Amino acid sequence: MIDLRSDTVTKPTAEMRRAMAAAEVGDDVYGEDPTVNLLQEKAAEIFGKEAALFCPTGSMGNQIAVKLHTKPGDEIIIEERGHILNWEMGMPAVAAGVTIRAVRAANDNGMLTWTEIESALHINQPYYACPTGLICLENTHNFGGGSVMSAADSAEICDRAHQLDLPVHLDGARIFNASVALNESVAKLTEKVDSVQFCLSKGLGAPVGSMLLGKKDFIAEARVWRKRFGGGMRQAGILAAAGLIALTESPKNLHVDHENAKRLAEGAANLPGISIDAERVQTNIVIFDVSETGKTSHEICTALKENEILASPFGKAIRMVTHYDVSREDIEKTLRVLSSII
Ligand code: TLP
Repeated sequence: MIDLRSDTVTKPTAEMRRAMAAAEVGDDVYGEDPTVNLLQEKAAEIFGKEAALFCPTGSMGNQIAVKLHTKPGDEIIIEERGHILNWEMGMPAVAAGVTIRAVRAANDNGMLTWTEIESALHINQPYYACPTGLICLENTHNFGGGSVMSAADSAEICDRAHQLDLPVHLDGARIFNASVALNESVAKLTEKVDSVQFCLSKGLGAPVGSMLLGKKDFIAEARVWRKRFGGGMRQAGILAAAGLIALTESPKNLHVDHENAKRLAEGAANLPGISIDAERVQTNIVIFDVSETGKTSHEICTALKENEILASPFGKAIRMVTHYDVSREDIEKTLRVLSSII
C-alpha cells in the first residue's frame, strides 16, 4: 500500500526501535524518567523556550494550552479551517468552556493577517460579547494545504496581540516542515508566541508524542492539566527515546517529502478535471479539488484503494500527504493511477 492519507501513518525507524528498547526509564508522573526529561530539555533548547512538556498527542498539547490561556466564557480566535476547531472533538468547549470565533482567511492558504484578526476581536465589550481570550495560529496550516507563515508575519501578530494583553498559541504540529520550507529555525518561527505545540509523530516519524513549550510557570501548570486529562504516562521514556531521534535526526530529511509533494502537485495539476495551484505547495501536504472530473472525491479514493493507494477525501477535495515511507516511485505510480481513473 502507498499510504498518502497522512504523515501520522509513519512507522518508527530501526534506529528509533533500537533506542526504545534500550531507553532508560522512570516514573514520569514523579518527574523521574530521565529520557523524558532529556527530550523536554532538548526541545526547550532547540526552540529557545524556558520549558517543555511531553504530551501523548498534539490535540492534548493544544487543548492544555487553550485551557491555560483562557477562562470559561472567553472566545478564542482561529482560522476557519484550523485543526483546534475542526478536528479536536469540541474540546475548547468541553474542557475550557470557551466559544470559538472562526475567521476565514481571505488568502486560500489559511493564514490570517492581523487585520483579519483585529476585526474579530472583542475587547472592552464586557456586557454583551464574549471577551477574546486567545489567538490560535497554525504553522504549517494543514487544511490550508501545508502552507507556511513567516517569522515576520507571526511576530507581527504576536506583537499586536501582546499590546492588547492577548496571548498567542501556535499549533505547530508541523513546524519543522515550515522551518525547512522557509529555511528558518523553529526558534525564530516561534519566537514571540506564548506557547507552541509540535508533533513528533507526524513527518518526524516517532510512534507517539508531542511537545508543548512555553514559560516555566505555564509548563508547570500544564503538567497538572496533562495529568487531569489522563496524560500522566509513567515509563514514557520508551516513547521519548524515539522522540529524541525524531527531534534531532528527522528534520534533515523533510526536504525530500517536500520535493515529492511538489512533484505530486505538478503532476496532478496536469490531469483533466483536477484543480490545484502547484506553485503554492510548499511542504508535504497536497490538496486538490476534483469536482470537475465528474467523479466524487470518495469515488476516486475508492478507485485509488483498489490500486493499493490510500488518500483522504474531504468534500470536493482529496488530500495526499508525503512522508518518509513514500518514495518518488510511489509518487509516479500514484500519478499514473490517478490519470487512469479520472
Ligand atoms: N492531524 C491529523 C488529523 O487529525 C486531521 C492529520 O492527519 O493531519 N494539529 C494539526 C495541525 C494536525 O494536523 C494534527 C493531526 C493535530 C494538531 C493533532 O495531533 P494528534 O493526532 O497527535 O492529536
